[in-house]
Amino acid sequence: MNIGIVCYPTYGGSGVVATELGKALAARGHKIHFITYNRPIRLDLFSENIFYHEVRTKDYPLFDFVPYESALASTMVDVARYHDLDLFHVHYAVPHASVAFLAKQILKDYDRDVPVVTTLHGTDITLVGKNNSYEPVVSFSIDRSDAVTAVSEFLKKATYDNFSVKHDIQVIYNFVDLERFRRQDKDHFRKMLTSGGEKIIIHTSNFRKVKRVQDVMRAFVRIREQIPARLLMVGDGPERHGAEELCRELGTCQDIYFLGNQNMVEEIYSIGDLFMLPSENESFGLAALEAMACGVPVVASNAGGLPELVVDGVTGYTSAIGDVEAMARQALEILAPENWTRFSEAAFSHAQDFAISEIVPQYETLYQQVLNKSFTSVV
Ligand code: GMT
Repeated sequence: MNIGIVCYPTYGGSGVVATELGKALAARGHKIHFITYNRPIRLDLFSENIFYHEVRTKDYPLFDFVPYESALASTMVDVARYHDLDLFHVHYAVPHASVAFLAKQILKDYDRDVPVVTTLHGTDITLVGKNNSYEPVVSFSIDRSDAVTAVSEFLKKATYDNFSVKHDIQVIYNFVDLERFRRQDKDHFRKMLTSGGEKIIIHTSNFRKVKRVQDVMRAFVRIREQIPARLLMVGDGPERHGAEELCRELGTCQDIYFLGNQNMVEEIYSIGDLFMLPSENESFGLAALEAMACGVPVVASNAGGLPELVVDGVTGYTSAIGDVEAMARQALEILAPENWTRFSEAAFSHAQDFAISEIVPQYETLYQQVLNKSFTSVV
């Protein structure tokens, strides 16, 4: 198939999933055309089956806001026409689903019917999309998509709860490349960051408010009172400055490393003893899955779809949002020498259920159904 993938190319789970999906589909022989305003960060390989089309926006003194949607729709139309696309797969509802609807209508003028698959990732539904400024457009574009997927059962339900959407939504979980995300021998790296037997705790995110990065640090302080430990804060975003201030306030800066955005996160996970994700809202938690694939147990909040990934008491623990006492207690239990291997092995084993080989064929089947027009749609 010739597939046009539209996503946000920045650090963020939806862009990562879209890019990894494109790479996996290319490896299975499909031709993948990424249509984005920057090269996606995980697009780090050369493949004869992968093409990148940059959406170029033009600034103009009259515009207070650059018309990204128009530039994207025009690029989608061009790519579909000149590269003979079979379908578009757009990630993140706002504005990609509505732009895809527009592109599809324009293409009809060229006698082309290019179906649209929309994947909902999370904040496009739970935070951004349900805002009054977007809701009618989001509901309309989801319903007009030829197929819709959500990355967890939680997100599917949240979509029906928050929008007047009637379209059938198929849950297709996030997935992980197990060849890349596996525990590697990176002991030299551990030695650089520790002076002896300190446990290494990791948090990775885009440091948005929804990630509650300060909870990670408050739980860490409690853990640190009981056992020697270091905290690696990976990523960057609006809450980073406040987090750095908090570590000064808490007097723990010597044990907390802010590593910023990193491309080779699997190397960091390879030295991890515990991953923490205390989010306010999390439709799936891709970063936690990637850590689990590297044998790192997870302590998370029970928000959103996290309980669909983290098996409480088996691959880690989940607890109420903001309950840093419970998170610290659970972390200490997992990190106890007599428990850690059991949790680590369970985390690794559960991650296998989300392997590319398990999940990517679900998208291929869906594409085929859409192309055969054998899907169930209310529209
Ligand atoms: O988590 C983020 O802030 C990024 C966000 C996005 O929309 O790019 O990630 C969302 O999509 C990921 C891939 O499907 C999920 O694994 C994340 O859980 C989800 N984030 C939230 O729901 C907050």
